[in-house]
Amino acid sequence: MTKSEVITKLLPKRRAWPQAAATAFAPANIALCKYWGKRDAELNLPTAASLSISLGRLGSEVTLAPRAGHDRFTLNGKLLAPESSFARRAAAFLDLFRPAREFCFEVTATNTIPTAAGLASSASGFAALTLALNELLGWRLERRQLSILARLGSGSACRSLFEGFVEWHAGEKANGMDSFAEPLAARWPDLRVGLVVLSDKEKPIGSRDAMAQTRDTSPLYAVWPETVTRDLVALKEAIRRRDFTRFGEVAEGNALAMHATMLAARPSILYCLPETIEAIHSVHALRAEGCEVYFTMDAGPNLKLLFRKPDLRSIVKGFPEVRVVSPFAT
Ligand code: 2P0
Repeated sequence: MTKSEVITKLLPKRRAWPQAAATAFAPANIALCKYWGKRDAELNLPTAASLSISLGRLGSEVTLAPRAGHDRFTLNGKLLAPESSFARRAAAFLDLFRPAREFCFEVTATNTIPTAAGLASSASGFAALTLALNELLGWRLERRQLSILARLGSGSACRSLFEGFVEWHAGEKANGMDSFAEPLAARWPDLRVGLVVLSDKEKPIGSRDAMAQTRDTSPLYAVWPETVTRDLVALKEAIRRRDFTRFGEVAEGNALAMHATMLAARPSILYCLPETIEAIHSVHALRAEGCEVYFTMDAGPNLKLLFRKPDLRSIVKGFPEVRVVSPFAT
């Protein structure tokens, strides 16, 4: 099944006249139960479900307008070369949706995630792009359908269509129509996410290649889907009961299990730097002192701390550079 076939199924048959311009925002998201490995690389269909938390006002804003001649991309106020990786990925995604072959776009994107925050912006970027397309081209699709379209740009983008806790259902269908994201009803106003940036150096391998290499070569990958199934149930139960200890233990354990599958890949994939290990020891030390903090980490060396509001002072003392996000502030 190709992306175009999925899109033909979802988009309205009657096309509206494009708007003059459309602007949309989507938040960044941090996975608490990770997406690692695909059952279909063309459609970004995951091997297993995942669960994330969206980061409120940290994310991407995208404005789209029709343009004559060729696409033009501006990111954070800078005009991009068409061969830059952002412009190439965005143009390939837009190719799927042009109302006519000669139809081009003016794309203006702004990340409210500071570049130095060490967060990937592809999830919020593709989610905002999809929302802006929905407005500009008058599709009038629901968020669930839009999450399926955003997934075609980047898997984790489907979770950035929603605020708060979000589950991405793995689905079973070959066309991925049952692989969409959905918000959980629960709010947890006390919850905080701390972004700890340890390095902004280029990663040794991108997550797309790393997850394929892990799935294909890691002997530990065989137990990953069942780990996710167990962790997802436990996390949802911990959220429902506001059991922070269980919540933190499961999220931290899931991130470490994902990294364990990568370490066992051949060749091994190691995202941790010496600073990462040092920071993990600091988290453990804070916890031993009674400050309840846990961490998660993605395909990179930086940590994301999970804690509650009353522990903010201890966290800032332990990690003076931390950037704190309140996911349920709005
Ligand atoms: C996640 N990551 O659940 C996991 C944890 C990284 C580590 O989703 O190939 O950029 O575009 O579907 O979404 C990063 O992968 O990959 C990711 P593609 P994506 O957040």
